[in-house]
Parts: sequence; C-alpha cells; structure tokens
Amino acid sequence: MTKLRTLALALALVLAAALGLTASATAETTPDMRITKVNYNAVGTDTMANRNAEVVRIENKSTDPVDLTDGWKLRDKWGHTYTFADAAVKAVPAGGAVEVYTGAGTNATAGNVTKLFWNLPFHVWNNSGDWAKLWDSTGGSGADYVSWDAYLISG
Ligand SMILES: [Ca+2]
Repeated sequence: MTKLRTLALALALVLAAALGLTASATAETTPDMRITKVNYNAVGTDTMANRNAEVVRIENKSTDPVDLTDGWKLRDKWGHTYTFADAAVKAVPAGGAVEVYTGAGTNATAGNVTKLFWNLPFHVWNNSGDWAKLWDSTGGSGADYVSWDAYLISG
C-alpha cells in the first residue's frame, strides 16, 4: 500500500509539473501580425503628390500587444525596407493596426490605428507585380506575405 501511495504521489508530482509547463507555455502568446490590405496602385499617374495613396495595413490578430520596434520590418521584392522605430508602435494593441504610407507625413495614432510615413521620394509598390513581406523580431523567414501581379493578389 505504501509503495502504491508513493507511486501515486510521484505521478501526481509529474502531472503537476507537466501542467505547470503547459500553463507557462501558453502564457506567452506568439505575435500574430497580418498584412490585411495593400493599396499598391495609386489612382491616376504616379507623382510625388499621390505617394500616400500607396498604403499597407498590418493588423494585430493576437491577444496581446506587439512591440514592432524590436526588429520588425516591411520589405518589397526589391529590398526597399521600412523598419518600425516609432515609439507609437512599441505596443500595438490586440485588434489594433498600423498603416504604412509611402510618402511624407507625420506619424500619428487615432484610436487603435497608427499611421506611419515611410518618407520615400518615389512610389515603392510596383503596380505590375511585387510583394510585401513582414519580418518579425527574429529576422526569420517572414511573419506574413502578400504578392501580386497586375491582375491577382495572393498570400
Ligand atoms: Ca504603386
């Protein structure tokens, strides 16, 4: 009986340890940032004046705030890279979004949406085909990806 009780206690301890590990593993959620809109083709002829008609929207689909300033980047197919550095995106709230505009402007947050301006002196997203890739803080293979040609968007 004593051996059985000891075995039961040992199993209970193992089970508790396993549950403890599971609980701590689920406490940290994986950031889930998604590119939900790419307006790559400004209406009319591309000029300096309509660069901000190009915009990429990225939404936080995870349940916790995400710090985009710890190494997140947005890139096109040709290597143009936007690095998230504004303090306003240090904690993008769950359900919140950031919008990256190509041209000049003043970064600003309204509600749970932060508008960021790349300040490029040209249109960056190719109308005839390109991709938008989001790199996370690990610098890995990309958190999200959207590509298009002149007629089709995928990703
Ligand atoms: Ca364009």
